[in-house]
Formats: sequence, structure tokens, C-alpha cells
Amino acid sequence: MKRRNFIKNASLTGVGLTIGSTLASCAETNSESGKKTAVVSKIAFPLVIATWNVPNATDKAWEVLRVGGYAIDAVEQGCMIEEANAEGQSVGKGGLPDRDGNVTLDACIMNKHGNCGSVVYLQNVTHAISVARKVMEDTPHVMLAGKGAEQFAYEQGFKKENLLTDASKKDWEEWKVKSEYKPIINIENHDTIGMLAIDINGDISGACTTSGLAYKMGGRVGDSPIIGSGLFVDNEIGAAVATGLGEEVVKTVGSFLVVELMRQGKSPQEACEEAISRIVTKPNSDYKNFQVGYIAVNKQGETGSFSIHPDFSMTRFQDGNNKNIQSDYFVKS
Ligand code: SD4
Repeated sequence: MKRRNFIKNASLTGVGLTIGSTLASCAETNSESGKKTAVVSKIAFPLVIATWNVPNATDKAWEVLRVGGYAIDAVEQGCMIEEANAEGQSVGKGGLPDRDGNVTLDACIMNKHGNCGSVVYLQNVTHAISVARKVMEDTPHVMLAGKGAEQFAYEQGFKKENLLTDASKKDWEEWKVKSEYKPIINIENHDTIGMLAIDINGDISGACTTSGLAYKMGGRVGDSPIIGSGLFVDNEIGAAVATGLGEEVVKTVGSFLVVELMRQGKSPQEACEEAISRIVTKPNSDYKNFQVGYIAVNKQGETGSFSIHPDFSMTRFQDGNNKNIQSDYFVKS
């Protein structure tokens, strides 16, 4: 088997930064002669992928990437679209509340240097992802929670807002009649968002933001703000992000696992499938009753996605095309 040494990603000279393609320079070692030969292959950078069907979010990220913007700005701005969308009921404004009627947000972001920032149980601030970025860039910490995170956000100029919309309040009031807590497979369809981008320099960043599971216990935190579980980026290897029942993702440190599997040579698709397999093959796994989905990208720009149940999808903007792609899944019948 040939050993491939990735030397550097060089952007195509004179490309005008509006075309979604980059040339990557590689060196391949011929196993017989031992000689290195320069290989130039076309890789479709920049690109962005996101969990679920979120064309507006990937469109925004693409707008940043296509003019040569950084992946970290692309993922932040892309996620902000869904956070501001009051109709999406599992992220940002309009998110469904916990069982006490409080909308509490979890988010994290990770850059090409492996730096990260996270907020958990954040209330009254729409753009949790931007607060997470501020935590990464402007504090000596990685994670801020609850009141401390909220206070920090106000100090950084974020405004206080009521995140509980009339529609979500009504849903919560109806839920209270029976008060049955049962995460529903794919209920989060098309709003909770995890996003991974590779910019024209070949650098990777990722972000993840959610209001978590509807009607969760007060104080509950899911996988989405936990680095390694909801999101992991290693600029040498690739990145992964998770969606679905966060408790199950945390138990297998899912996103870190996907990236480590890619490090061992698996493709993004194979790595996502193996990470799902770790969940469903656990003794006594209740996987028939919950959903988990992963999306991943490697340094070469290959992507993959896989979930336990059908109807999970990934949106990918690459080469000027914004496409929703249905994921393959484990439970076939
Ligand atoms: C959580 N993983 O809080 C999140 C919810 C989610 O799509 O991703 N929904 O457990």
C-alpha cells in the first residue's frame, strides 16, 4: 500500500477566491523505488457540512468561505442563522424549554489550533455559539455555565432576550398536561445544528449549538457543548459532530471517537458507522428508541454521515452546490 504524506494545501494561484476548489500538493512514496513523486490532485475546498436540512445555514457559511474567509467564521455565522430562526424549536430563539419552562442553550466551537470554547445552560441570549467563541478567544477558560455564562455574555455586549416564543410556550403547556418525558426520534429534524467547514487554506473548524432535548430536567446538559462528545476538530486529521440523544453520545465520547478512527485510517463514512456501532452493540442498548447521527469530514475533504434510524441527513455546500444528502442508517427494518 502506498504511503501518502500530506505536505501542504496550497490555494490555486489567481483563483480570485470565488471558486470553490483548491489544489492540494501531496507527495507519494513509491514503495518499490522509495522515491517521492509530487502529486497534485483536485480537492474541493472550501466546503461546509451541517447536520440536518439547513440550506440557509450552509449558504451563509459558504458566503464566508467562497471569498476566502476562515472556517471558524463560516461555522459561527452559519450556526447563527439557525439560532436566530424562531421557528426552529431545538436551537436558539424559539427552542423548546425544559420542563420548568426555561429555554437553556448549549453550544461549543473549536478552531484549527485545537482551541475551543463552550457554554452550557445559557439562558436569555440567542447566539450561544458566539458566546462560546468569546469564551474561547477572550477568557482563560474553555467552558462557562449558567449564570456565569450569561453574565459574561452581557459584559461582551450580547443583549438579553426572551427566548421562549408563544409557539414553544404553547407546546410546553400542552406537554405539561401529561408531563411524559420521551425524546422522540428525529424530533429535532432540521434545526439543532452541528457544522464543520474547511476553508480555502485547508484549515478545519467546527461548531455545534442547541437548546437540547425538549422538556429535559432543569439543569440537564447534553453532548453538544462537550468537546469530544458533541464536537471534535483535529486540523491534522478531520472533524466530527453529533446530533440526537446526547446522553448516548457522551457515553462513547462520540465525536472524538470518529476523529480517532479517521486517524487510524478509516474514511469519514466508515468512522461514523463504527461510532454508531459502538452505541448499538452495547449490551442492553435501547437503541431502537433513540436516534444518534454523526457527520464527519477528513483533511482531504471527504465527508460521511451515519445514524441509527432513517431520516437523518447532512447538508453539504461544496463546489457551488448546496445539497441535502440523506444518511445511511443502522436500523433497516
Ligand atoms: C442534546 N444532542 O442536547 C442534543 C440534542 C440534539 O438534535 O442534537 N438534537 O442531547
